[in-house]
Amino acid sequence: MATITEAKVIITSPGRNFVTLKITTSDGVTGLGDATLNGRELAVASYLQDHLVPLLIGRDADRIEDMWQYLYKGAYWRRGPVTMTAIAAVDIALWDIKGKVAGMPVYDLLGGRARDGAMVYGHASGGSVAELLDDVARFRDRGYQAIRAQAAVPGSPGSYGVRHGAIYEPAATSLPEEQLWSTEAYLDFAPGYLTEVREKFGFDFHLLHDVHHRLTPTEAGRLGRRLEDLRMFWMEDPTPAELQESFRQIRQATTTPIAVGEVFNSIWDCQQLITERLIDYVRASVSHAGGITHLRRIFNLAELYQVRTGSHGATDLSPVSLSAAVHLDVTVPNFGIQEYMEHSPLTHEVFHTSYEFHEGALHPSSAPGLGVELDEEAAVRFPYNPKYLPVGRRTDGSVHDW
Ligand code: GCO
Ligand code: MG
Repeated sequence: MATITEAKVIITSPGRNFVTLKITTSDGVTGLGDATLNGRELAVASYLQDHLVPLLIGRDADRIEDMWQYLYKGAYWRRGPVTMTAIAAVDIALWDIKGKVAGMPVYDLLGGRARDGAMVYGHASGGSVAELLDDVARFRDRGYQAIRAQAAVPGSPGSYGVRHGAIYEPAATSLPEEQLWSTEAYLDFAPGYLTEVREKFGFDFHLLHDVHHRLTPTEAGRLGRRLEDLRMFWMEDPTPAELQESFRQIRQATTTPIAVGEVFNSIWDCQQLITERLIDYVRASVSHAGGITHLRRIFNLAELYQVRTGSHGATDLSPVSLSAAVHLDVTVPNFGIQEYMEHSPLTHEVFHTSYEFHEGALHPSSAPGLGVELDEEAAVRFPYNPKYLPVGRRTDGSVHDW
């Protein structure tokens, strides 16, 4: 039996902040888990450092399921993004270790590949419609089979999902930036540019759009109906999902497929959405929804109801998360798509990856474990740099969902 001898929390900011858990066993094997929670990084770091690391030392590294149950049920206080991200980091690191010990990639531990690679979608965006169309062309030239399209809403500088400079990083300021939001302006604008994308580039690729929790169910139904002829792959996060039953209303209004889940942290957040088939894609992430062990349960439940997967893969999830997601993606029968925002070259100075992008898909490497290494010497060159996500305000000054 190999026991855990060390668990180290590594905080680094190569281009943006990442929290990583590195577990070492008595056999000298190491594994990495992503513990990054954008804008609340130190809460998870403390949860790990102060409350979980003391529990890990001396424990059997082979018993992944038991560890998950021990940390989840043992805390008494269940669920929540901080707890579930911390548990995820331990879980992902233990899968990495198990793969290395077995000499197998994690996808083989999970039953082997059901497909060669995981189709990904890239983020095309623009400060104007013309810029967006150029960006869509760029993604098509690079072989993307699926593209998410976002343009800045006129009169709403700093609109979500739009790149300013080389990279889209929503948590960009040392205190939350306040951004203006007008639902009316957005609803008047978005269907027009999505139509232009189809008119210019046709239908031989998948088109996606993120609503970022901005609409009421009534507004979302109206938007979905207007997008029906565009044969969208999905309309993402049309409304906040705390009220799962509200998706029934969107469903009844439109046949545009619905995706939701990047803020979910447990199967309970999507139980009704899945079992009543109120969504088409569940987008929970491996690092925020309890790791491979728990996300696999969500995906397996979804399979029973013909709900497909669409894992969150923004750049605020580290390359460790992305690799873990791709290993899981290639094994599940109900895989849909994987988000791929591409980490910056700076991030790759710290995280060395082995997954590969070609023909619009990410392919996990056959290296044992997850195939990601963290350069600790490089990591110290990038100290933590506190950043917040923006806050949205309506034109009357009241706070809106960002
Ligand atoms: C997405 C997202 C992200 C989030 C970000 C918050 O679809 O990828 O909406 O860009 O805003 O992950 O931290
Ligand atoms: Mg999103």
